[in-house]
Amino acid sequence: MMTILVTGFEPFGGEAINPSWEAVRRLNGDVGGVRVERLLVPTTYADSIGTVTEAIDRLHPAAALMVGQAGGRAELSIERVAINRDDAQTPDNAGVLREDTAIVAEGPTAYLATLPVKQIVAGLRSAGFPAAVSNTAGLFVCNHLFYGVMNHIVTHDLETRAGFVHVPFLPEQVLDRPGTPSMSLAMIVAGIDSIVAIVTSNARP
Ligand code: PCA
Repeated sequence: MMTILVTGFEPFGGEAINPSWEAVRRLNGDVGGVRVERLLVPTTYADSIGTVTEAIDRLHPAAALMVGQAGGRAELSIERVAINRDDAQTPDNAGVLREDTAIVAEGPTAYLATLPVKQIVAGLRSAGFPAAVSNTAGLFVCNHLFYGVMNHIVTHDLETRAGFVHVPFLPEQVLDRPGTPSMSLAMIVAGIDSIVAIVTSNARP
């Protein structure tokens, strides 16, 4: 049976919930010969990468799909690239601020996702989900995790393909933020299920 690892983040920045984990924990499990392993990731620079790379080394998934919240975005954002830099004004959940810091000293400037980004966006749109390619995952913990996981896969020569999707706020998170886009939890869950289906139908057995 093919395994896909899907990760979501803990709430951060004063929010009570994080739509990424709310959606990931509700995914359809183990359908059609695919085992979906869900993992909650701390929103910290120190522990996010190790949490996911430990799971990759233990589960040997065909694919790792990391999911995070991108408040203010309107669509499911399929990230194309992870950049070797931390630089954010928001502290992580350990209170750590990072400014213009390399994630991996001497690491390459960037890694491209190894999931089929354009195909995922096309598949989502044809299934009725607002989706777009994004060319930046920001420079906070999401990009940090994405870069660290890609670096682990490349430096250990693993077969796992990996990518990142940012999801919008849930409607209840924008009640006091007029004009800010949101997406229902049901749509985010179904969208991620759809990405899992696209990715696993393409992955090597
Ligand atoms: N979003 C943040 C970190 C955790 C999350 O869900 C980000 O975009 O970096």
